[in-house]
Amino acid sequence: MSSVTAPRTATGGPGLPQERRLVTAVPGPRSQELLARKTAAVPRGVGVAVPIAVVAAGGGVVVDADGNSLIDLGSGIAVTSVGNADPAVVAAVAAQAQAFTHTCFTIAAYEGYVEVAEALNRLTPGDHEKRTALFTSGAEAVENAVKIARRHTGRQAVVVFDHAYHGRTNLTLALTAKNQPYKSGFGPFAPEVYRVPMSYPFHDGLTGAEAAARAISQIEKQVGAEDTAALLIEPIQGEGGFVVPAEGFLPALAAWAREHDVVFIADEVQTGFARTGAMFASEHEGVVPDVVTTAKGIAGGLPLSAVTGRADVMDSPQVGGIGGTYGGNPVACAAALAAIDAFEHGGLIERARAIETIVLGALRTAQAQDPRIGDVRGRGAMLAMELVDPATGEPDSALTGRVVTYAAEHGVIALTAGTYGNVVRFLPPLSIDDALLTEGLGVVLEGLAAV
Ligand code: PLZ
Repeated sequence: MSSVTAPRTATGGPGLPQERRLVTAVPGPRSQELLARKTAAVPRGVGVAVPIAVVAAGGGVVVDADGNSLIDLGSGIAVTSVGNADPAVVAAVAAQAQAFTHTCFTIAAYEGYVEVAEALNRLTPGDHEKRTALFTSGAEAVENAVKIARRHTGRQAVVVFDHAYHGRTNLTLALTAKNQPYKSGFGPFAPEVYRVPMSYPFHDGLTGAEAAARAISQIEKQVGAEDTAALLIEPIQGEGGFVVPAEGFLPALAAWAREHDVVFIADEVQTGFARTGAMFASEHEGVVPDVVTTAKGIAGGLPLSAVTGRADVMDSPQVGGIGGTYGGNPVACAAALAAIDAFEHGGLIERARAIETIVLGALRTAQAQDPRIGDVRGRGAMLAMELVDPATGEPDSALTGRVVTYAAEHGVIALTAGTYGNVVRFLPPLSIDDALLTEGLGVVLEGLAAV
């Protein structure tokens, strides 16, 4: 049996040299060795997008077992917003792990859970009375938000949108739009889920009001307001392609939901915690959701998720109706408290806005010279370019794949997204420095020019 000979771990965090450094081809021999073991030990369904074996990460870089240092424009899908192995998170994790690692909150309570709940009740949009329940994954948060909305309204239907992504569990697969690779062969899916058109300005050319009227008409005709428990939407769609709805779309839907006592759930799993240049993306249009789901960035890389909402909605389920063995794990809560402190007091919202200026500027300059860049969009440090065939305007997923492969081979982690697989997305950690960010973007754009 072979093994990776490089150290399994190294000291990461912001102290790592902040540089792009390639000492072998990517993947190098040690990464290849691990990926070969992975192929033999892990089912192929668990894919790996960037073929490296990671040993350390921090600031704006990820270091592999061959000693390559890659610029991170993905943050492990919008998770390490405070930076990977952030020192405050690491210290909080170590201290909590030494005190106790688990009780199961529904068996014996502890302060960290309550503190995270208090922080989310304070930080999520709206100053009404709120409650927060903690879980482990984003999908679990979304599942529980739906359970709570159904219990509260006594209704069953859940309305979701084209291009939506809400997770991979059975209910959340029903809520997720895209068949390949997420849903194919995994049915039957949960019933009482209805999909309506999203506002997607680059594709539909509609104003927010027009797109909302289209969605609302479909809900009223096909689902019925009086049968609808919840309207569930990502304020900026993530996996679906970083789709920013036209202005006015979200407020119109929220107003309609309020009028009909439908629970408006904002899935902020990807957009939350400073990512979009606001603490939560709903804030950009002054939307106050009844319920907000969060995960990813919340705990600096530890698994934690939350459902935060109006006290009357959240208190609807019976005692014991909401729970889970690991939900609100004390180590994850300690990490979250350190991360939330950084989001609130570490200038990270401002940092996300500065990243927006740099990235949008570079992408728009490139777009002016390259008709394959059909659209450039996003907010804060959640930005994207949509690639098309200039002759037909059709999505070009093959080109998109070649661009991110080029980027990885040249030391930059960039991710794709989109229903049509033709979106390159930029989700850098907010701890990346300007020089590295600019260099990383330059490599991606160089890749676009080269392929
Ligand atoms: N809601 C808006 O973005 C997770 C999925 C990656 P979990 N997105 C990344 C993949 O290929 O599995 C996500 C999201 C939104 C819910 C989820 C689900 O969060 O923590 O992956 O369950």
